Amino acid sequence: MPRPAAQIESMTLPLLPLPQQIERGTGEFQFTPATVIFAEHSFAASARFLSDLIGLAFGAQPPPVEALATEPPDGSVVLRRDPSRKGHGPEAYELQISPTRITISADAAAGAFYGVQTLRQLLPPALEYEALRAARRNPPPIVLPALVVRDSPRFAWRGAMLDVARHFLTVEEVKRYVDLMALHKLNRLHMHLADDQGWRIEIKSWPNLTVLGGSSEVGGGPGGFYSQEQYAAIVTYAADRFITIVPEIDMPGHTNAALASYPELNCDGVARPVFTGTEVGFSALCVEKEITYTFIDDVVGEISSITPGPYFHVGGDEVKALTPGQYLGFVDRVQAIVQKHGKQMIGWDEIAPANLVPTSIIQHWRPKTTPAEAMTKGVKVIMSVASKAYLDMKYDAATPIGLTWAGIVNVQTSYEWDPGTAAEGVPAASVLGVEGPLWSETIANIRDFEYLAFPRLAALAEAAWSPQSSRTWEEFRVRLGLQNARWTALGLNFYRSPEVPWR
Ligand code: TNX
Repeated sequence: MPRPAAQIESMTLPLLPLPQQIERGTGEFQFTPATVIFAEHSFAASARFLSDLIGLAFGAQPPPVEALATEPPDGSVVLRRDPSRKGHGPEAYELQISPTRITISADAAAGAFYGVQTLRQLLPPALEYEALRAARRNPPPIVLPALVVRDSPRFAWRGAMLDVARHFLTVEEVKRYVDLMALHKLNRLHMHLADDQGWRIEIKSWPNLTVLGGSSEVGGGPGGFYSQEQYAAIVTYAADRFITIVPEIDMPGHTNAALASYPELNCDGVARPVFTGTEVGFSALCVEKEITYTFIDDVVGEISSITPGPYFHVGGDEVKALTPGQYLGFVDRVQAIVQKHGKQMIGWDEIAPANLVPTSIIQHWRPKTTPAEAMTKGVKVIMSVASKAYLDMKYDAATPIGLTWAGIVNVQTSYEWDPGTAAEGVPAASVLGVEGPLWSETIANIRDFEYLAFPRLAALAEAAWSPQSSRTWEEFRVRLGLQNARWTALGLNFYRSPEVPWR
């Protein structure tokens, strides 16, 4: 017999993703206008994040952040370095709430940040509401139950992907998505920066890519692109939230925007017309021409030089215009170029048969295939199986936006799967993690992006973070319902799925 939602709710804290271990204590901690946050030097940024968030409760003055020196007085919030957490990885933390103090301990800054995100989810949701913050009226009291949370992620790769090629998102919109990712302890933002319908990143040595290739999008809208400075600003903003940007330039297919911008990239030397439809598979770089590899070397080089993260995604999906031999030879050459620029190559699962080096990574997306043949090469796999993880699938037949080629993906479907066993012949030890791609053929603005991403991205975040043995749909749907207040305060345009008891 499933337990009634109300019974689960009474025992449930609004934490998402579910931490590894929660122990309830007795008593409570109360913030007062005298509360000071003491932080280890390297955790100061996370301390300020917390201070900004709770500032509202005390009028104009957020709690001061001070350097952690001697033993802080009772009533303090303390962010301290604890090397004994090291064995659990740089993202591990412990959050202790007692009547006399709150302590977040971690070995590394990422762990301290996640400890703060967990504390954040226990704070009054109204603190997230910008308008209320500005008005500084009726500050909610902040009283937290005593508890201890010990936590670290199951997977190293907890990702989301934005397709800014089919429809462009501004820098501010991407930052908004980054903020929503950080709340759910996601740590990789994969940006699909080029496709048939648009090229979205300035390449100084090939300027027409953005002058022409950046000026289109699906449906004939204005498109857009990021200057290298703007891209760098996204990288920094994300890094401040412990999110690594993973740039993707899809090739050799999905390249019409490049083929329209430069005639010499086509085998016949004739520029292709700009494309604003949604068919796939028709375009390909001319793999027999040397200029193609000069082009790729320039593009990978420029983007790699402004990308501190270790990854470069080369796409590699859905190429119908080449023979298998041409395709695999191309992937081998591109892998060498990516390595030359100091990055690890990532590609969609079509690259599995290529001569992959052990540091290359496969992103598994096609539900009816498996990249098992590549396991002997020592590569790792990111699980993005479309029938579970594709955020652009409809929630149900009535969803006004989205696609259906991989099926209908309701919230339960996106939650109830084990990334460790999602592809036959791929052992759990070879699974790097989970990523939710959001393709944008049918969606044009951040409101639409949010509607398809939430709540499913939260379900994927938990699949990526929490131990499989602790995850049940029955409990998750109740805890998901408890996100209503915070998500509403954030102005999030989430889908109020009837599968979830929203509170
Ligand atoms: C398949 S996923 C694609 C994309 C589409 C998506 C739509 C992948 C590697 N290729 O080009 O946007 O389906 O769901």
